[in-house]
Amino acid sequence: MEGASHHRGSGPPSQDPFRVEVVEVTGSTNSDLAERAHAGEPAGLVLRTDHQTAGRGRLDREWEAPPGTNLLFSVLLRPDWPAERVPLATSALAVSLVGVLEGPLSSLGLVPAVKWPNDVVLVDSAGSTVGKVAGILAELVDSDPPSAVVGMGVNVGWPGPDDGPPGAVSLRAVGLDLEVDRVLPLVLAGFGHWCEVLAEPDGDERLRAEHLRRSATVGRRVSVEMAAGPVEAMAVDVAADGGLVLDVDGRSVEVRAGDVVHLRADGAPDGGPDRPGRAGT
Ligand code: BT5
Repeated sequence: MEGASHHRGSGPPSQDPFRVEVVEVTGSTNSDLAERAHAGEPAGLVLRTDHQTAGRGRLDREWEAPPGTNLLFSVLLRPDWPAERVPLATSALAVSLVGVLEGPLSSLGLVPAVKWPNDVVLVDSAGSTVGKVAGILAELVDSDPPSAVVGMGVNVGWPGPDDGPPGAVSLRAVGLDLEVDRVLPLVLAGFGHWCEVLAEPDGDERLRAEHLRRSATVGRRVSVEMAAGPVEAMAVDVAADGGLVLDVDGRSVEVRAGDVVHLRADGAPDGGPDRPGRAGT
């Protein structure tokens, strides 16, 4: 990716590979950066907004956040990593946010963790999912040269305890008051680091180790939507390409995309409706 190649080619390793632009309102920061990529924008542009009128999740789902409440941003990359590593930008951004939130949340008895493939969730001391605090949308852009846009929404101030989509939680709702402007540079510092790591020969394995350490999914029983319908399995590993490795009745199966539901010991969804608090996604 550009951050890393930029370091190798034209700047010292400590140079900030990112330049942040802020707009008050837009449709979707991911869509904006895809357009900018087509128009020849160099890599490293970060677009943050106070409000998206058409914020997107995967598969054209909606990403919600009232104006001025949450951190919403996207990063334009032109990866020069091996092609199979490009999807790892999602893990890299997820572990970066986890690294930022870990310290402040520990005094509240909560742990941030990566829910495969693209969420950051908060987990309580009993190991139950409190809710989804952030989501990541990584998209390849068919520009010349090819680029990738990685966007993240972090629930800093919204939702409160009684609103928002099912399974969502905000930092403020669990008692952590952070400012959007303070969170972004910290996340970008971590992300820049992981982008440099991904340019190294063993970068995918190093990120895998960090993802595993931060995973809310590995070690859990999960339900995964497969072509043939939902399958229950143990999540046993994260592969170096970012896929989730499942033990399906003794067979090792890797899934590279999709949604997983974490299951409790009784087979119910973790954070489901019968659990006090909000339902997990
Ligand atoms: C995601 O998709 O989680 C990716 C979200 C990426 C959002 C960022 S914001 C900046 C950039 N610009 C964009 O347009 N997008 C990116 P997915 O795993 O498909 O989850 C989407 C689902 O999460 C929705 O269908 C809702 O159920 C739920 N959801 C919506 N808003 C939420 C929120 N604020 N917090 C938690 N869950 C939410």
